[in-house]
Amino acid sequence: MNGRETFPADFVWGAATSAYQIEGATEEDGRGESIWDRFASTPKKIADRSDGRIACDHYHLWPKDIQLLEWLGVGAYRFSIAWPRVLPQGRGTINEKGLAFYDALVDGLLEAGIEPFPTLYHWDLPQALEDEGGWGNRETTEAFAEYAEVVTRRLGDRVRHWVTHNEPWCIATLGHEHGHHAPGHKNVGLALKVAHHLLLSHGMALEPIRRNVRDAQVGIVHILSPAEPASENDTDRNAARQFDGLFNRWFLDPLFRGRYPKDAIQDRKEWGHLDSIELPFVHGGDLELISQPLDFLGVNYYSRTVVKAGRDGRPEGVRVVPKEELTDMGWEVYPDGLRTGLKRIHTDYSPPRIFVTENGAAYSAGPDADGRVHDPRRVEYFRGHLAAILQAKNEGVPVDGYFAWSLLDNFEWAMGYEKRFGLFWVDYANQKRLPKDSAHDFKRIVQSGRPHPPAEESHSAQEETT
Ligand code: IFM
Repeated sequence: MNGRETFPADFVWGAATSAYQIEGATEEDGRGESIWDRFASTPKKIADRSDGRIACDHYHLWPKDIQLLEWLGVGAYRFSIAWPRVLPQGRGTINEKGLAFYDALVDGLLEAGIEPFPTLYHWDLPQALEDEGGWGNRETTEAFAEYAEVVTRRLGDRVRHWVTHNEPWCIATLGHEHGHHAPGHKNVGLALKVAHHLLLSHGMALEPIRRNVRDAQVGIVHILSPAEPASENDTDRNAARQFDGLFNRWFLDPLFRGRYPKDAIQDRKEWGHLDSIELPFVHGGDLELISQPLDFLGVNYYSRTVVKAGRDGRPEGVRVVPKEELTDMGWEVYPDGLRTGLKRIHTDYSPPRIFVTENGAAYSAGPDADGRVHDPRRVEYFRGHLAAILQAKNEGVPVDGYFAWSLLDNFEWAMGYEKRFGLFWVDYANQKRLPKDSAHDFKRIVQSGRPHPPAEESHSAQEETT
């Protein structure tokens, strides 16, 4: 490798989770219903018919989970705040017990020397707001700003780094166009409106966050999937451009350039997603709010998308490696896409700092007879992607931190508990956490600052089970 082979000492190392995926206690201490509670209780929505009612019981076990972070040696923890725990109706009456939970979590993290990186919205909209039209209703943006005000007023004296939204593409597309995620709508016009309202609410939340947090560092998280043409044909190249427009530029252009991408608007009009190239949901001043300067961009990366032109002329993803090489999510392992994607973001949008806020792989490997979890493919996944990040850094991209997805096995949305992304294996029957080989390896990566850390010392799985 050219350049530096070790991450700098001030590189932020962390692990990530989200509220609905780990907390459980969905009916405790005054928490309101969220769209995911409602969606998961609807027949046939979740592959294993599970839900987030108990999940990893983090609501009760959080002190132990902080110990896991300490054991890993990370300096940061990315988690999300459950809006319906804090404002059960989405706005108005504050649930003190909900705020107290995050207060205690933040204090516990700081006592352990771990910097909190909360995300305000990781998909669990209060059902009460959905009943009024959800993210399709422009008024939800005001409710989000109110929620940001309440949370940062309480935690802003101790928490400096804030993320507004996690992956607006997933919220808009999976939840409102494909119907695979809550709230389960299948309406592309609605999805476009939702995408805009998410970005707008991000812009509206910046003012209260910055007012309540001294020296705030605020960002938003985009899920990045670089599009590569399946061949050098003009049609496939065009399909890759189209995919990039829908997936990446539809979100990054408004944030960094204050406009939606013209070519993608045109594509959507041709496909009947829009009646005209006017975007009726965009009001005067919206794009100025959306494109206010950010302190950082969070990038979640799992894989690239290789694209060909489908029969209907629309872009279509193609599998380019044998099935056995895919992760349990069916995703290709392609670390170089992270390097090129980061470089492209740096060149085209120049965010002042970038954090890789999620990266990881689902593999089902569980404990063997000796109580060890051998997950060599996840070990390689992390190493390969960290090497790609270091290369991007050496090529001038300001990547300042990395959060492994995920600290724990957890509720993988519509896939339920069958897909396991954790550094720690979770035995859902007794809530024991067990470090996988990848957790041991990640700990050594953090200690050494090297994507390929020095060889391991022997460890006893039993001693480390919590
Ligand atoms: O589990 C999710 C997470 O909630 C958002 N980003 C992708 C992860 C893996 O699918």
